[in-house]
Amino acid sequence: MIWLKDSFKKAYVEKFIEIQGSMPNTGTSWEKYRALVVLIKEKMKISQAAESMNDSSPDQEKQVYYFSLEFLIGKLLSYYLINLGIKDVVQEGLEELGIDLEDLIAEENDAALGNGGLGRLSACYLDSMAFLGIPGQGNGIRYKYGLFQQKIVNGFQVELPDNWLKNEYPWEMRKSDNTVVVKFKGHVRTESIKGKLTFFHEDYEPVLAVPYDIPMLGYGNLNRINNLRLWSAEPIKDDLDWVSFNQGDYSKAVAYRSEVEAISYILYPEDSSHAGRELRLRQEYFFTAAGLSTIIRYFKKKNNSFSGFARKVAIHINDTHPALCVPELMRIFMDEEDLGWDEAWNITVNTISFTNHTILPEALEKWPVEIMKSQCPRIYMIIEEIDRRYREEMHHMHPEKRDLIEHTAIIRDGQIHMAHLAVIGSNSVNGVAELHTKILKTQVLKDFYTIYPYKFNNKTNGVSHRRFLLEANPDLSRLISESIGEDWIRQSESLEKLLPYTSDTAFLEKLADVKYHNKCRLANYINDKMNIQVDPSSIFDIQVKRIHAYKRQLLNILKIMDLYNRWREDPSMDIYPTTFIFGGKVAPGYQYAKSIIKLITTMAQRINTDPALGGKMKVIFLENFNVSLAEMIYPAADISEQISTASQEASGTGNMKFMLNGAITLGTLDGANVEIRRAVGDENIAIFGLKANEVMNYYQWGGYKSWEEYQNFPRLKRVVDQLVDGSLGSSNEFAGIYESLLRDNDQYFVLKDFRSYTDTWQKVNLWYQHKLSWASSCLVNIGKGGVFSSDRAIKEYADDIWHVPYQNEIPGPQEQSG
Ligand code: TH1
Repeated sequence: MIWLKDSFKKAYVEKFIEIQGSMPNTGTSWEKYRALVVLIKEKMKISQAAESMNDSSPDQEKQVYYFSLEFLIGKLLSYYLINLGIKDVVQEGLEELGIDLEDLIAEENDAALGNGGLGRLSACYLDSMAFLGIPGQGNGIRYKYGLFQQKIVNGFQVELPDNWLKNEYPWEMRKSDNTVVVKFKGHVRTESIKGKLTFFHEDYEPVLAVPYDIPMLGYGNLNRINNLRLWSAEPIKDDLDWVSFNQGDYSKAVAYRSEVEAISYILYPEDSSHAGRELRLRQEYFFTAAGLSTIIRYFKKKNNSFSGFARKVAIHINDTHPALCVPELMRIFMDEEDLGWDEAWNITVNTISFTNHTILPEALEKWPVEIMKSQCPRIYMIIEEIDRRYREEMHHMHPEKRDLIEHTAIIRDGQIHMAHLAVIGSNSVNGVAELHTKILKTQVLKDFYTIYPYKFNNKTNGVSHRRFLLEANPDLSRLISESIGEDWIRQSESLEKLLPYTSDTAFLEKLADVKYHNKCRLANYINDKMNIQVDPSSIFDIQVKRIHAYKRQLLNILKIMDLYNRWREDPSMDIYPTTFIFGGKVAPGYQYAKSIIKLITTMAQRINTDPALGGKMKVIFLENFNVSLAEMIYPAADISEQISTASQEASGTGNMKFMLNGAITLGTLDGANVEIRRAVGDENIAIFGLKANEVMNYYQWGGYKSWEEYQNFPRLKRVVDQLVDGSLGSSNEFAGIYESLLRDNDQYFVLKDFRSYTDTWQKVNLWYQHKLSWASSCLVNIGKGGVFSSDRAIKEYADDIWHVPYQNEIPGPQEQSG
């Protein structure tokens, strides 16, 4: 889009006056920020319904609907200015008005409607769909409170509510006209009408689902503005039946209101675990039913029969959280649209595809039959029928395989297995990295793989390289574009053109300078926030992600304790100064992981104030890791810690973001690390530890004795003992960690991998001292990072699963007319 500076300035001032009734220089930063967003929205004409804008033809193009309980979109303003190709014009124009664009950008709240990798993945995928010109809409919940904000107080995590809607969120547009009613509880009355069983959902609790739309704007592609539709739950105001039913019952009315509002009140802060709360199920049904009703309404505007539904609509479910799409779509087809079971089932299965994101048993969703029955009685009936037919069909096909049927059934022992519902009710099941998909096929879902081998496929995750490289690392982006041109922005694989520079000393020095500069930026931030000085020429060794036992932040901190012991004993030890940086949130109820934060902050306090170390090491726990902070951290990293227990991290996506910014991965052969290693080659990554099959064998057959590891390695024994021998203070704070390692036999093989981890770390530390060799490997990581762009991932989804076309060559922002 073209916008000349003067016309921008004029438009901006006019817009500001229109909204505030005064000149911009009298306004607050927030008012200036809002005026800019409003202006951009109008300029883009994105206040129109995205659907009408994108689709004027009578013949509907196929739509992809991405259903997810989490969209971790972060800030939009700065990113959209880049995508529109107007960041410089706007920045200069504002400057001439005496306004600093950075101040306005700082006003925007991070939209933190997700926990971590899964939520950020859905945001990256919407980004790439918009860029690739795929009509792809997000469907989720407009949580009033997003992921809690983290404070560190006395070394402990404290959670504060994330009141991100406090002011107003100027990107969203409330679409009251598209409000729908979602029905909970009540009873189902069955009646035979003209020989056909008909179902009436009666005395239900009505919940209004009100949509708020956020435009999804891809780089340089203004012909396609997609939509993220987030639903807010509101009590019904004028439903006669319902109001009169409860008339006079004041407390019931109050209870009703708060029960309804609770649905979209807050994001569940558990990552990779399933608490099984009734409210969570209500969230799941709420946004599933609301989203599907929009899809059906839109489809019916353009079509007069459902026979072509699966050719015009693809519904993707992000993990099992939206798996109620299966029975809800069946319900709509049968109860509202009068289709028979078989036809409804065919369309449903052909429309829905499913991504699994984890093999952790505690994350697999199971709902007690009783809860499902009382919250969603009609949906429960349909699930029961799907289960009955599935068992019958299996019995018919494999009469001898009773076990197989039991293992794969949807309802078993009074519980509904959501992953089974999702697999049976969809046409595609994918894992998120090659290793993860293989584990699904051979272990976790192996029975299903024998039944439906054709459904299984891999889609290795990807990240938005435009957000995490182009936006997050402007200096590196400039260096890249100066060397190989700008193609890489639209074609991430073009980053490979950097590879010839791996032997270009001048280039490598520039690369090192950029890194240094980014480290200074982070060092300044640390100084400002924490009043701790870190040396930007030390190695920045970084682990940022959710804190979770399987991700093994514990292994990292034990390594640091060991190094500290050794450095104190031998101050002349030849190890390059290092700053160890951690960041990440813990689910509020996850005590074990909370004690790991406390261990990190305790060691940080100790090490950072120990004069004997002469500043050779520092430990930083960065508070409140979120998308914005992430964008400052990845560009500043030398070492990317990706050290999960092999087999447990389905993919990881931080690993890709670090790589694209030229950090070297220190990791296990887990998740996408396996593919990163293949891409960069053994000499450009540092791999250690147990392999996935070794871990799985231990889990299956036993044979691991953590005690022996502890006994046989004095350095390890020492750090483990330090957890409880009073060296870290008199309280018993870390006894739980100690017990988990020894009494509970170290479920995540921290002790087992300790030796290879510390050895490998030390090699990496030495390697860093060979500046050119290091920089050259960093460059290989950037050059090979292109395949981990979400553009690549989305093209694979489009080709193999959704069967939708996309634009491969898209003109850049400057080349388009506005
Ligand atoms: C994560 C996986 O742990 C991670 O390995 C993967 O890269 C990411 O998803 C994206 O695919 C998961 N997050 C959640 C969150 C919930 C439940 C399951 C998972 S798996 C709430």
